[in-house]
Amino acid sequence: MAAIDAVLDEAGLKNVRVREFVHRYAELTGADRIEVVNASDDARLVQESLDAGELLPAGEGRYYSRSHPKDTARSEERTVVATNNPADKGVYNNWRPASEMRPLLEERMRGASAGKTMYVVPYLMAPPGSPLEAFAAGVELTDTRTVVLHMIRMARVGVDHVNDLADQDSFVRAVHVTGDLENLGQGTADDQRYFVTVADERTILHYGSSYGGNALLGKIAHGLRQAAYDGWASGQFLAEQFMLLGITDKQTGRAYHICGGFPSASGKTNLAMMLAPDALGDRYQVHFYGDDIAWLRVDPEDGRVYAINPEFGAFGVAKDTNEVTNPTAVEAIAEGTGTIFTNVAYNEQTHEVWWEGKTPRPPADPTGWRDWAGQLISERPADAKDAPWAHPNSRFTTTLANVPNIAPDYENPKGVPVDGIIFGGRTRDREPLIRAITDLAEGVYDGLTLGAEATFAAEGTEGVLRYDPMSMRPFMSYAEGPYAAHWLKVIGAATDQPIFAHVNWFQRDPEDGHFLWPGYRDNLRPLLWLMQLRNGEVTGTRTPVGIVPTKEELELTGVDLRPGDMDTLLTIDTERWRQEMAHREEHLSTFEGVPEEIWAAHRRVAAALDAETS
Ligand code: GTP
Ligand code: SPV
Ligand code: MN
Repeated sequence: MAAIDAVLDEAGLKNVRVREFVHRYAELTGADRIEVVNASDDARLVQESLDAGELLPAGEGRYYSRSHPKDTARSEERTVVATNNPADKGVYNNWRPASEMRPLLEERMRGASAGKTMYVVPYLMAPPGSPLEAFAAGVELTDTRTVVLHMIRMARVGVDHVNDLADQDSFVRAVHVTGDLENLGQGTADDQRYFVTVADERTILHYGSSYGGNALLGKIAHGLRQAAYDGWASGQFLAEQFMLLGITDKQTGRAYHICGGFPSASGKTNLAMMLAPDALGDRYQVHFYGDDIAWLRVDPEDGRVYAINPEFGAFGVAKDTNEVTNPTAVEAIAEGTGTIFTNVAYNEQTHEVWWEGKTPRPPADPTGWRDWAGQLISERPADAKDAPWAHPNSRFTTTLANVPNIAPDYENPKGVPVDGIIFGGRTRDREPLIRAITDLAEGVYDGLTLGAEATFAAEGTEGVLRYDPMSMRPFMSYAEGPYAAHWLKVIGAATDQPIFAHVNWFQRDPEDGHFLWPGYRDNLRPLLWLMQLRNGEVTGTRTPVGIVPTKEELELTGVDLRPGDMDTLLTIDTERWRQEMAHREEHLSTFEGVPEEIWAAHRRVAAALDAETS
């Protein structure tokens, strides 16, 4: 005890509530020693990790890590939201009583950090000075040094973020205990892992992983699940799995901001980091604000929706990141950026990294190359010859400031005013390139009925078509009916409403499977059209499911499209949509307490589709 106080004193950690929290879990987890972390400790911690072999060098100022092969993605089955109110149970939040989960987790964590250091990581999930700052402070306790290094890149880290809290108790208590990864029965009936957010006690207890959002607790556990709950409970804001970008029209001087949700591994990072296509670069500049989380509130002064990115870094999918698809990401992870790569392929002789899609083909000379699991490529057995070198959910971690097109005002505490809110996902047919929605209830309805293919960001479900409301399915913390009502309330309070749209970059040719739309940088084109529509500069074509651009309205200079594909991309298949409406009705019916406005929106769209065919 005395030893802990001495460390906390030395670190200048004065918040008495935080100190109590540290004492409690140091004792429970049985950690040998504690260490308080500030962002300025990064270089020393990196060196320690290199010395210990937890990190390997990947060129000047870049690092490589492998996670345990049984621990490479989120587990949705093992993720739970617990509260003291059974009414918080929803369809997707895996609700359990707090009285059951807290003791269960604490039992698992008891003694589980013996022999290890418990790092105390005070952090802030917001630009300092944000009106939402009261919801942003947290302290993560973790027994894994590489998790600390990721937190320093992904969140603002330092004791000042908790010392100066107006309400000393208003921080999220986040505990991460790795456990014995070899023996946790991952994916079996005897799975020992639990990732729990006790939302009404603002406590996060994660046991059994050291990968990504399972372990960096500021990100999705606090930034999404906890914050969504806080936003609802306080009535003040929304926390969504949204990217956030800015578009400046250099000709008119106007700036637009668009945020929006696509399910995990469905293109948020790539969209937010995109450069204008070469043909449009003279006129338009795209700015990056955030790639995974946005908090939205209405400013009473001007009645507009404002968005902030609470994060400080990006945890991006490596696959297919290259000079053509995402040149800004390539620069953001270049030498000297402090980037940490996880589970890509690694050359132990040259310290190079590689992943599928970095270059068209893997390095020709396999000398020194090991795959993500550590297997030498040259010694792979015959039946594993074609397996990917990198894990499909391999990632890079870099701070926002490394992104070359970072918005100059990305740390503006107020956030930026939102002109458009978009939803999308991997949908191989039915969904056109873009359809705009001008009515709030229809926009929220569209988000709630977002259907897309599941991806490799979570264990075991890739390719399965499923509904993913607002791309929040894995991150929902309270029931879907109240969630819809909260959306209508928050955005409904805006006197100057954003326009909504549904986008789809992933339509495929049914015959040969090629993507009809080139995607990536060209995705700016439909977004420009959306802003022109909002400005009344174009009118598009009205359809039962929204306004679709005409071919002439889209700026298509320099796009590489196959003949006929553009027509398919803008077509609404009424019959196919009518089938979809029946599924949507079933999907919405699983939620209790869906507001009448949402049902009315559903009936309007269904009736409009029926009218088309009669
Ligand atoms: P999370 O971090 O898991 O929430 O993912 P994300 O939504 O940020 O997805 P990200 O941008 O990292 O993209 C995931 C994968 O989709 C990557 O392999 C991208 O290369 C690919 N991708 C992104 N945008 C496009 C696009 O416009 N077209 C195509 N075909 N692929 C894309
Ligand atoms: C996602 O899966 O949506 C991510 C990565 O953004 S993780 O933080 O691991 O959830
Ligand atoms: Mn995400």
